Amino acid sequence: MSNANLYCRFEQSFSANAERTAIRAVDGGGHLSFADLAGGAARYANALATLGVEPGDRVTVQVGKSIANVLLYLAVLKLGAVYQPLNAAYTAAEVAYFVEDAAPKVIVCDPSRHAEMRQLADRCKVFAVVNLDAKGEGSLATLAAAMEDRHDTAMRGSDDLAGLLYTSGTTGRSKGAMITHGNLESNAATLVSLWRITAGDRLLHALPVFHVHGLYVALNTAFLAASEIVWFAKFDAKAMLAEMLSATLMMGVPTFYTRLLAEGGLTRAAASNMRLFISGSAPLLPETHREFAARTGHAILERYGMTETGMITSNPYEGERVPGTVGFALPDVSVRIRGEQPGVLEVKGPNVFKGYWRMPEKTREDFSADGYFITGDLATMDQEGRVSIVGRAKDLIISGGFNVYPKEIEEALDGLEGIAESAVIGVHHPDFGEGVVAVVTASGPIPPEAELIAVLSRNLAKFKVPKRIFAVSELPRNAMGKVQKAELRKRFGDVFRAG
Ligand code: MCA
Ligand code: AMP
Repeated sequence: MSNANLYCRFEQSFSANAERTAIRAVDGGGHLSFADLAGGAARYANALATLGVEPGDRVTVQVGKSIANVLLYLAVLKLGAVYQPLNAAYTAAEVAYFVEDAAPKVIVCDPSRHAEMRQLADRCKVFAVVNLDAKGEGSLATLAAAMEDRHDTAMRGSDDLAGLLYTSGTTGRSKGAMITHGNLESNAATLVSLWRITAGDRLLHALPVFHVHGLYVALNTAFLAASEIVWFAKFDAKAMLAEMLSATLMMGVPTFYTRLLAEGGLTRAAASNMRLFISGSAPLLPETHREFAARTGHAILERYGMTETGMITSNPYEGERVPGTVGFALPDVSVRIRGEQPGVLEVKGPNVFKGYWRMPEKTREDFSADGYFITGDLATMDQEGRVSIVGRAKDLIISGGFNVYPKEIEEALDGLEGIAESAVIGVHHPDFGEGVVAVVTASGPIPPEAELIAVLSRNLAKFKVPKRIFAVSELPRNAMGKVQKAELRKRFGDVFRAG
């Protein structure tokens, strides 16, 4: 039986390109050749093995973006263990839920959180806690440095888990999406071929590596194709422009593109070496697409995906990239809309995850009888199969590419002194696409807005906290008593507009 571990595919490309640069950090964080990448991954794998990590074990990772984080990701794959990345912005209360649910063998955290994580680990019977800071230093790095740079890649089947990525899916509490080696391999190979990614490419990488976009779409395709990665610790429009002439490829959320457009330096000349700009994770406004084309001569390629499915559709590489559409189903992926249009998009293919971690019932609910995953996105599809995402059947806000679930914020607000009930909505935001707004009613004196925001920030990651909170005498309801969020979106739709 051949080994379906995704790392085996990476290994082939790493050894065929050993001396070439694999990653170059722009902020003086050094650079690694493909041989360094393979050696580093083996060192980290040996380090995790000494901590007891075995195939199938979960490794929870909440660290700042560093090249060491990439070595850690590769090491977990190599060991046949399951990578569980968490947004660095999550608070201790949020992390506790993920750790309790995933039951990892090891937690890797920032050194500043070590003591707090150790307590959580004791409570949840986690074997070890090690740390890594945003410079890639810490107890795990020290342990790895003392290890050998060889480690045999664990045998895995294509249906074995490679990642456990938490998402709220269509409703309810966060659920772990079980992502297999086969899911990752098929999606990355399809994208490499569709987007013509090669060893000649240089990828501008400024996305976080705890979500599918920066982790799987960007890293896995670059590793398969042996492209060079130009590494930014975080997105900064000026820093990205400064590197653009040396690069060929960029992947980003729409906020990256609107922030680049705000820079006078974004010109045809600045983008003249670029081959392809790709956008996803949230809707790219047609006006952003058009303005970008006018300024640079490049038609941004918009694609669409989900944590549970990886990438589903893409605008064509050759052929028209139509603003406001997300293109066609990927070659090995099947999409459909049952009934009238617009309707909920459903998807089937080798990219679709194995189910929600320890939630067989929820998994069954989200698949049709004939095995299609129900995305919760409202779409239309034309005669040729070109898809446009026109809305969401799920109550979800996407702010700067990060998902915010209104229900979670409403529950937090409803628990506060003075608040009777709340409704959380997303409205147009010039920078983040959608901005989070809360509308509340009072059960007594309501604390000032700034105080409410400060209180919420103790337990909720910053990107989830409403940027504005408004008090009203009552929430609009329909005949069934359900809060009419569309009414609220109309009423508060302009709160982030200029002026
Ligand atoms: C930061 N803040 C935010 C966000 N990011 N608030 C709302 N939404 C956000 N996304 C807060 C900060 O805490 C700060 O608060 C204030 O806003 C301004 O921060 P700023 O420095 O401007 O932000 P930043 O650090 O520059 O971050 C903006 C960003 C970042 C670069 C757009 O959010 C980002 O990297 N987004 C990418 C998300 C992503 O990778 N999504 C892919 C998901 P204060 O001032 O109060 O401290 S994968 C996915 O969706 C699927 C699978 C797919 O299809 O790809
Ligand atoms: P996540 O749960 O982080 O995987 O986010 C997936 C969701 O992001 C999808 O269900 C869509 O609602 C949204 N999304 C991703 N790409 C696009 C896009 N190009 N246009 C519109 N929505 C998108």
